[in-house]
Amino acid sequence: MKTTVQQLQADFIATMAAVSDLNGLEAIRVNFLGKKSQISDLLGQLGKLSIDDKKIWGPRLNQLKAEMTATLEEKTISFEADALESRLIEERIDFTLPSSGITKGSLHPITHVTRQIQQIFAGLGYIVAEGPEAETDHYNFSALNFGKDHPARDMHDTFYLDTPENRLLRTHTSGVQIHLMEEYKPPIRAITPGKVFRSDADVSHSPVFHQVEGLYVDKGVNMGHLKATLQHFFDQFFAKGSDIRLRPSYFPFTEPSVEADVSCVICKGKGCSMCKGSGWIEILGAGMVDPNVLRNVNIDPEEYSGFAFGMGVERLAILKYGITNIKLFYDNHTAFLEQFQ
Ligand code: 2U9
Repeated sequence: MKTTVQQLQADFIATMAAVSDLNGLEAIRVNFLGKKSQISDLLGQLGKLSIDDKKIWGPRLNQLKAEMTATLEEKTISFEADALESRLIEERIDFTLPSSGITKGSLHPITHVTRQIQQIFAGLGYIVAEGPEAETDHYNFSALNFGKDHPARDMHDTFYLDTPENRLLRTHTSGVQIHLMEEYKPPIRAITPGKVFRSDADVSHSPVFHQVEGLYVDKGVNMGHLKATLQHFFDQFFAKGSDIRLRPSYFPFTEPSVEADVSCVICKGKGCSMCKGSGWIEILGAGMVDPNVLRNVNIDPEEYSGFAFGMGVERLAILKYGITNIKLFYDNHTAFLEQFQ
């Protein structure tokens, strides 16, 4: 028994001297202290010894077991501390290193163009007004001189909503100006940016698009004021010196009505694929506010007159940035959006 115990103690000391990691320690624990270990075997054999031998080897074996357990625990704590220290060194973050750079977001081209338009008209004293996207038939059509069976209602491809007041998704922002004229007395100078909705979709049409409309109502407002205002807008928005022409048109809410073209921003009037060889590009619709519309909001058309205009923001952005497909505005691909930093 004496040699066996001495040999076991020597083996343990030698094995412990060679161990280098926590896995090794676990293997030693199983080997020297587990159920099938030599010490368990020796403790199991105590019963076969004489009383005197039991008195000697019982405490001796238990002491050896306690020593081995304590040594293993001590080494485990030391290896765990070493492992933590190495991890801290390995994962150390050097806060003094330069950063990898901050990726900045950018305004969506529609927001960018809308803000440019707002800024140009703010310079002429126009306020910005907003209104509901779900409108009543009155504000979207009737108050704007669309009679009940007016064929122009069909041109607007309206989305009707199943709501108590039979609301619809506004097909233009003109209703906002009706609300405005009901609330304020002239002079009124306002632009109304916002989303509009029409049941129409192809490469150049989206069922949701953005408009900016404008309205100026005062005493003595005439077509000359309208043309000068549009010329100023085009000079600011496109290159200075762009020609503008007005062609007769028809809208229920303006009389007379015009469509405004600008000399092609690409070929400067020579003729190209953008302007389909004509040298002109259609930008917006406009006209003198129909007297019936003024009457509908209790403004006397004998005393006041006004002009109004409307433009599609996507169309302006397409012309300004040479964008080929309206879908690009809504896909939210960062490679496209990043170009407008
Ligand atoms: C009131 C009275 C008149 C707004 C106007 C247009 C002409 C026009 C189109 C441009 C491209 C719509 O986005 S588009 O399809 N708009 O041609 N809009 S005059 O006239 C008004 C507005 C409000 C009270």
